[in-house]
Amino acid sequence: MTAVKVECVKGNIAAQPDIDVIVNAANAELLPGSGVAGAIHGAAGPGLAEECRTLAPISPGEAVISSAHNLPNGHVIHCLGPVYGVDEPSDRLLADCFRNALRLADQRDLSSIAFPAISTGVFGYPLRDAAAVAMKTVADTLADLNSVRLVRFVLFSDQDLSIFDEALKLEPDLS
Ligand code: AR6
Repeated sequence: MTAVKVECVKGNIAAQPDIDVIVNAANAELLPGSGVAGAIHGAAGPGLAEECRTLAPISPGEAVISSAHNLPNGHVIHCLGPVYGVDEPSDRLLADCFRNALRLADQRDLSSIAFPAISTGVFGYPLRDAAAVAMKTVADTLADLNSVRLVRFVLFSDQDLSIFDEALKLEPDLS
């Protein structure tokens, strides 16, 4: 197990040039959508949607990896989060997203990964609960990681950032 730094920042997930792999809050068909998916596909260009056609569809909790096309990163991991109150158990499916994405990044020997707050937009997952699931899953997965050294959460507002920062502080194994 390596020392892994976990941090929360305010910003745009599609503008994290120092990160090896960014995570998309995708739809099952991996099509350009609104929110995170819109920002990522918009910055990546049409080549990403073309590549994604060969990887879709995916199920809630699943993660698949593609190249990053015009984005400044090496790769994109696409996760389908649960629709809150519909895809059950939502907490386990959301945890699966974070765990599967971290393991996939590690299998590819990548050292840094950035996540958005998966499922907390169109899919309706309460932000505070999602933050707790995210931090607990990172803490539980640390022992499986060899190459990943930086996990960044990118939040869209000051309020979302402070909720994720609070959840981070509540996980004693994360720094
Ligand atoms: N960077 C960082 N965070 C963002 C950004 C951005 N550029 N844009 C939005 N957020 P969402 P979901 C925040 O709806 O709930 C899509 O249409 C946002 O404030 O992108 O998993 C897909 O195609 C929220 O907190 O993802 C799917 O159909 C969080 O990111 C569906 O929406 C997630 O919001 C996925 O819904």
